Amino acid sequence: MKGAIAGVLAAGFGVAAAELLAAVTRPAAGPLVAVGGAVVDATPAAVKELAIRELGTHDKPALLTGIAVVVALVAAAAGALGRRRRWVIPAGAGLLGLAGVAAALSRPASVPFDAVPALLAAAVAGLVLWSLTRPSLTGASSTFSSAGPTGTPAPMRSLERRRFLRAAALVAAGAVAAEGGATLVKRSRGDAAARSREAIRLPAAADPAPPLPAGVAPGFRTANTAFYRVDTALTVPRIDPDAWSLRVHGMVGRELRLSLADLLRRPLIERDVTLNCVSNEVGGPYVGTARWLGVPLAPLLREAGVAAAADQLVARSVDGMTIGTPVATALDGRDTMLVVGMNGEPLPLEHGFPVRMLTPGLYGYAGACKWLTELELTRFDRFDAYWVKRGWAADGPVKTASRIDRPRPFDRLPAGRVTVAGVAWAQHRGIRAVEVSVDGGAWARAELLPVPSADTWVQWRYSWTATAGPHSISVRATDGTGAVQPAARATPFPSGATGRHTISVTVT
Ligand SMILES: Nc1nc2c(c(=O)[nH]1)N[C@H]1C(S)=C(S)[C@@H](COP(=O)(O)O)O[C@H]1N2
Ligand SMILES: [Mo]
Repeated sequence: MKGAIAGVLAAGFGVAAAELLAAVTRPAAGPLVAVGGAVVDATPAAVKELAIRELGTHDKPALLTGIAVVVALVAAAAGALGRRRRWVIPAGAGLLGLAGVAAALSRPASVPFDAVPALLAAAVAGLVLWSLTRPSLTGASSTFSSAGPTGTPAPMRSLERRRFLRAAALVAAGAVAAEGGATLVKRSRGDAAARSREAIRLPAAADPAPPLPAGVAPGFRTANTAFYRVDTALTVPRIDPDAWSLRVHGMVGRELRLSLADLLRRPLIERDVTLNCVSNEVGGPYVGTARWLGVPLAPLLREAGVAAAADQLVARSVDGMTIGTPVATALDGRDTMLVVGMNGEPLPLEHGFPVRMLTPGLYGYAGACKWLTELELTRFDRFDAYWVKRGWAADGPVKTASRIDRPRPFDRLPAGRVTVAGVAWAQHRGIRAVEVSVDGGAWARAELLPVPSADTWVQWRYSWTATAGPHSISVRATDGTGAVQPAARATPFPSGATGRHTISVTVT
């Protein structure tokens, strides 16, 4: 038992020391986050989907807790065995250290230094465990142990016990202090990023968004705090906007490097655009509309001079995410932009501060890289972006979809007039019609509320005369090309869900 406790304490101290070192030097190299990132990248897409769906934004704390539990179990075993078989201690520490180093160096944006915190963790944990399991503390001296615990005289056992408890308490206090220090450093870094974000004064758009047409219902725009968030980042990247730059390179005539100030000096456009995630299930929540302020991408790429043979624009984030967008789509005249503002504020940290991409009409994984730092012009036959490597479609046009928001599934409603309402989207193609069917009956046209452009969702409503009994309500949309939303159910993988949103209600 003493050995297992010593193992857990030693590992805790080692990891905390490494977390402190990483917090001060390179936050991305913190062993827990590095291992977590490696696990996320190695996780099959289907499991990742499941985790996002079942755990929502709790998927990340759950993952980190899981990793901590595994480390604690290995450390406990090394401690328990290491009292007698001393070689187990360096072996166990080495094993965890190697795993940490491998994880840290596997991160797409890693540098060689990232191995150091994991090495420190292993060295500290190994040494501390070695010393906590000394025979003079645990009584596992090889000379006497064959006599069993009762072989050691009682006064000596209580002396060992006191020494062990004192040493263990010291290690625990050290771990808490190091972890507390790491947390403080991280918090002050986060505060610094948040402060520099708040200090940014965004210029007014040279080409502002048209005012929302009269008749748009509340909820057309999604508040930043309510906007869905999907990313693989275990900790939100905290970027110093003064040190940030964007490099445009690859198959271009002239490489560009732009600071945030360079970007903000260019004429900005502002647009209402709906963004959604390819992993959204039919009727799901991963869709939102915001007023985005940004630098139009097309003129910038014209300055760089895109080679005719380049068909893929790869956006790379500071955390190594890569998102590939067809050049032909990005430059076909739509409002593809490098976003700096969201709903009248600088881009929130969670949504890609200081700069993200946005391509109206493409799912986020194919056109909306957050924490952007590089744009590389290349070819689809030369490079697969992060999700494409994992089997998702290489292009990512959004599929026509519609959702019932009111009433809620399984609501109980009084008979009479009921307003059925929701949203429908087919960004860049627009929505021509939305129809509702009750109990599988004839499709009836819903009323469409006005929209500022084809790049946003459309709010719709339908007045239903509800009669007593159980009912099902379905919705379908027709996009701007006249194509009706497919009825066939498809999973989000590999190119977006299809099928109709249907809810059940009871009218009393
Ligand atoms: N750096 C980075 N950018 C990213 C992602 C990511 O994991 N990392 N996820 C993409 C996906 S899958 C989507 S749907 C959108 C979500 O943007 P939001 O979190 O601002 O809603 O960001 C995209 N950009
Ligand atoms: Mo997504």
